[in-house]
Amino acid sequence: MGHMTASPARRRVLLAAPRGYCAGVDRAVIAVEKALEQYGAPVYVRHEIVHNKYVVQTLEKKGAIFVERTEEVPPGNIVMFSAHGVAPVVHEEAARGQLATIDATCPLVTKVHKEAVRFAGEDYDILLIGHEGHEEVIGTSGEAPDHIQLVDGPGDVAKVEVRDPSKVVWLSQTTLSVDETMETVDALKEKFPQLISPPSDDICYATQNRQLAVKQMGAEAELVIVVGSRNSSNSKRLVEVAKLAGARASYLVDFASEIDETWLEGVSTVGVTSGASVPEVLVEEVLAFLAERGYGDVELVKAADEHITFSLPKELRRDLREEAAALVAARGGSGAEGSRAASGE
Ligand code: 0K2
Ligand code: SF4
Repeated sequence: MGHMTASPARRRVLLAAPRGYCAGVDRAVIAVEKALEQYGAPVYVRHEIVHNKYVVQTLEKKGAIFVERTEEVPPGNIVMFSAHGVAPVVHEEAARGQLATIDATCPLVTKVHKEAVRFAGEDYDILLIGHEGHEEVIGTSGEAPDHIQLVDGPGDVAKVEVRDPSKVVWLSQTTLSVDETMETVDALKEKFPQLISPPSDDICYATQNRQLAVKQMGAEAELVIVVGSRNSSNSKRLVEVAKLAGARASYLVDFASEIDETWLEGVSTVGVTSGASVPEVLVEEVLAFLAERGYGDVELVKAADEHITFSLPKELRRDLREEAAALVAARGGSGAEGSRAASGE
């Protein structure tokens, strides 16, 4: 009779939709490519254009140079600001450095900047919910440093103090966990019952939709693999959301090669998704890796349809090489010499 082996459990993949590139990332990455095409290399980019290792490496190969500080860019060059946005002082730094600029800040981040400026103008205390040290929070705070204080999660609420509890508003980073943010807001409202909310959601549509899809699959998938980089806030949030939704385990990987085979032991359903800064090719590689190990059956878990797109930064329509050269010429020769002369060195 021989012994019967148990039939292998059905192995499948749940693939989140939407996942990957949002409209703001798509626009920012295309903006770098277009700038390189139109003006030639090098094009400097202040901060990673989006928080994705593969995107940054690919653009570097095409001639983009990523810097952390505006001062690192030699005078007479073009500098692009990343999708996460910059504080007004950064525009001033660029002008001082005789640089032509392209602003690839996502319009939905700019919207939050404008809210900050408006509420600061009305002398509100602004409680900005976000992660300390994150590029977007640094940019938004810089719009009204005297009026904004950072609240990094519910644990920070106890230490918040305001001048006038009847004049307080909360705003947020665009890429936070929706649920955790609501917890923070609830705690803030308990402390400041007259706290007002932003006129429209600051957490953007893409962040919300990707979390919604992961929530749906987290209930069924034992393991959720999130493709994204370690410094990507929205990608990291997807790992947290997956676990809270019931996945036994969830991991963030930049590339399929980072998947540890032991993660798959005893797993019949694997969820796969990716952050807003992640090109689809990286997800395809993860799906291929899984298919080779018996997880070839892929079902879509669809939480929303997305159709939003943004037009490219308007500066791309100008001759920025000429502008940058004119900025240097106006100061008489190279900017470096100009500034030495000015400071009398
Ligand atoms: O999620 P993060 O804000 O860290 O940024 P990325 O991973 O670059 O995603 C794009 C969002 C940029 C601004 O909201
Ligand atoms: Fe814009 Fe949202 Fe994408 Fe950030 S995640 S770039 S705010 S659409």
